[in-house]
Amino acid sequence: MVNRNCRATLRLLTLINRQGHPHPPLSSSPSGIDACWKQLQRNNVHGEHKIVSFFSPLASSLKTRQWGVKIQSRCYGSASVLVQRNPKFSKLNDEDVRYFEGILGAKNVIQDDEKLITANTDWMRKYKGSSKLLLQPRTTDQVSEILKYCNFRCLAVVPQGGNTGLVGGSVPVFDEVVVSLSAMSKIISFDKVSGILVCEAGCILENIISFLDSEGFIMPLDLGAKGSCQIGGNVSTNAGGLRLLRYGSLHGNVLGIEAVLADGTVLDMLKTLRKDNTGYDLKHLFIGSEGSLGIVTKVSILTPPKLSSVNVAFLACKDYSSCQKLLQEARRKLGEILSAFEFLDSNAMNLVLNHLEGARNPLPTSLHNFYVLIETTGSDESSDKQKLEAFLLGSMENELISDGALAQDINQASSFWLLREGIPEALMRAGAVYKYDLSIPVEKMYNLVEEMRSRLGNDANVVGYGHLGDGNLHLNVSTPQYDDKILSQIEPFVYEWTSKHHGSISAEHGLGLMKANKIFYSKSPETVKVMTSIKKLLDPNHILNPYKVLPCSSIS
Ligand code: FAD
Ligand code: 2HG
Ligand code: ZN
Repeated sequence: MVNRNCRATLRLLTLINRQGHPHPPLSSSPSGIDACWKQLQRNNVHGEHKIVSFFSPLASSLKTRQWGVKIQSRCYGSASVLVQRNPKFSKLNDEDVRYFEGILGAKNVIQDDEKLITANTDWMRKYKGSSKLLLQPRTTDQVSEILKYCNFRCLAVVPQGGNTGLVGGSVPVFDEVVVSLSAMSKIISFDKVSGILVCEAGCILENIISFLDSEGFIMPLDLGAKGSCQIGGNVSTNAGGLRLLRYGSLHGNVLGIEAVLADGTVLDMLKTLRKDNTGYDLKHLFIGSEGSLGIVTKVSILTPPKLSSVNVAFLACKDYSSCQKLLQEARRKLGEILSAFEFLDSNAMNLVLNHLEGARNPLPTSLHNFYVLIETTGSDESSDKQKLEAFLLGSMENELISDGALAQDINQASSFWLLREGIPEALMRAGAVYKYDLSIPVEKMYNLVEEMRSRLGNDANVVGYGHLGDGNLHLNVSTPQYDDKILSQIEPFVYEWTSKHHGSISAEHGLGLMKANKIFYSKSPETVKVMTSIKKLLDPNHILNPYKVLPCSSIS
């Protein structure tokens, strides 16, 4: 026993001993891979990525229906839904374009083909709309004018942030007008005493992180898409990410919102108070509503101070049960300093190592079944380090860890994070991917991955990873190309399994187009009925992000 663990223990000890020397604090960013991410973004987002097309050849067709006009209908690969254009929506005409030019100026009314292709296509290249117009407002008043007009004309609208969403929510399904928040990217105020930031919705998350860093603060939210996603998009999806375990969800951190309703009404809920119990807290309706209730134009958010001591460990576990026990131990032993607990299985690790340039296994001697990335963030370098070292040694002695490495500097920390954050990109490069983002009680979570593997056999690479500390599994099925037969083996099984185990079919990515019709797996009919009433109240003509979030049947 001792012999088997000897090499691994030695490596840990070696690294831990070297930790005795002063070293620069690790980046407060859990990823610290900003440069790598930027590189990925350059290769990847908006046009330059080597396109892996997921579109079914049957994707779009024109069919004549009972209305006696031609109605476009589209079948989406993994969404497996047939969506029809709502005939109540008007078609854009030259007069509309001129009206928008009057509000925004001609250069912010975009009809350029290349830019429209980007705005019509999602990050995965899986969903593609055919919008002919992209609007770039610069002020809340302009957003209000746009929506007022669209509502009057019954023109459908898709609010768009960084377009990194993973459920087909950020792009048009048909010819909806895209309203991009990119030009609304000002930081409005920052209060150093309270740590409260107020900014416009189009601020890119990474820019906010850099700004806060210079002020000695951090964002309570971080995710792999930070180089492109926007705070308005984060709020509208209630993004979870890598720090939720420590700082909680945006429902807790967002203090206020300014949002524009479908009829152009501006709701000023941009409070900067931690406590405000004056009636219904309507901002929560907009957090996670995926652009279906209004356009978020400003956000105020509580940010924690940047702490001086950040450590990152990359560990190997022999089985899933050890990962679970390690989590339990980490909660007990690292408690107040634990800031991330992420896991990946060997299939995920292989994908990253094979498809992502620069990815290196810090534990290269053998491939382990599971890997865990633990990050701690605290204010006392020596006691934090001692705590983590004691935890790691104890976990090795208890055989919860079979190998491990502790980052010695910011570059090593970044390279560990790359292995975890790079998985979505590696999956994209590997071919077609069916993505499922599930909340499942931790003890049962990996059973689903194993069951899926035995269902699909050698036809697919079933990959399990995610935010273990939050009970959030990212189940991804990777295949060389899209195949309806495989899809029918995955769905509805995956949703039924999740529902049976009292989980959620969307932990953090939202429902978008992909899962609008699957909502009943996670919400009761009564709840969906109330949601529909709220939608009808705030957006009676259903112009905001149609076909998304709620089932078409409930909205018609
Ligand atoms: P978009 O993709 O543009 O839009 C998402 C949805 O929000 C759409 O329905 C859109 O209509 C709506 N929307 C956008 N802006 C507004 C607005 N101002 N007002 C109203 N509605 C709006 N997600 C996580 O939760 N955790 C992760 O760890 C995570 N990691 C990711 C890693 C990678 C590599 C990628 C590609 C994605 C990841 N995501 C993750 C998913 C995605 O990045 C998040 O959902 C993010 O919050 C979307 O922000 P966005 O600005 O790109 O929004
Ligand atoms: C992550 O945690 C993101 O990396 C993406 O939420 C998950 O690609 C996925 O399935
Ligand atoms: Zn995630």
